[in-house]
Amino acid sequence: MQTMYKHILEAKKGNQKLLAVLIDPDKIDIDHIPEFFKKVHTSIITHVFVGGSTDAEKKMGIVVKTIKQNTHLPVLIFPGSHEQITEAADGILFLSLLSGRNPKYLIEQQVQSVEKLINTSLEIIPTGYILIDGGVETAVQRISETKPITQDSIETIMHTALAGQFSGKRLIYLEAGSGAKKAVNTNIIKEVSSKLKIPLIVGGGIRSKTQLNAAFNAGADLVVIGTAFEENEAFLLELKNLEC
Ligand code: 1GP
Repeated sequence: MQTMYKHILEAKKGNQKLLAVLIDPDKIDIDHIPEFFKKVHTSIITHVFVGGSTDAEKKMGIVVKTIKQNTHLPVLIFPGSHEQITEAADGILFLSLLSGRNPKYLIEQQVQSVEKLINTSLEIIPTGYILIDGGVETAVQRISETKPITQDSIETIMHTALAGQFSGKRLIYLEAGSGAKKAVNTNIIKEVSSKLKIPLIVGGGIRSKTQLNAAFNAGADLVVIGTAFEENEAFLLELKNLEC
């Protein structure tokens, strides 16, 4: 049963905005997870994404397990590679890097995931992932050996998102990259969300409530924030509502 996806669709229909905290297993201290989630629970966060371009210390399984022990929020894997897949989560964003032309991230990683996913209870959500230039070279760019689409190529971004929808993706994720200097421009979000029928995720470089509101008002259905919470947990405490 597609429960998490159904909830995202219903939220979109009801214009209820969703916010995910992104946890990078390479960066979080496992002992700090309980305290971190106390703050998460005071905020408007609705989802937990876990993943990163690398999982150098192979901590994904234990990080997800510990998060699950400390929250009732839905936990989705946002994997940089098939090696990060763990049954401890509730679901997986099954990503294809549609902005790139590297077969490894369009289909090879996906094929390698099947052995783990064939008998899984994880909810699998096909997601078209579109990397957009965030003003710095990001880990996704380095690892995937693909170039992001420039922010002024709005038509290319919109066509890429719609090609994803036409191919059967259930979500489109516009990604400026973790720690981006420039978040995805609101003109891009407006253009893509006005044409797209499926829910739109936006992430990368969002560090303030003003930017968060701007992304939502432009048409993002779900926003992802990682770095801003890693660097300043007090930001979580500011997010008790969406008023600026
Ligand atoms: C990265 O979109 C996410 O994959 C979040 O980016 O870390 O810049 O918030 P930040």
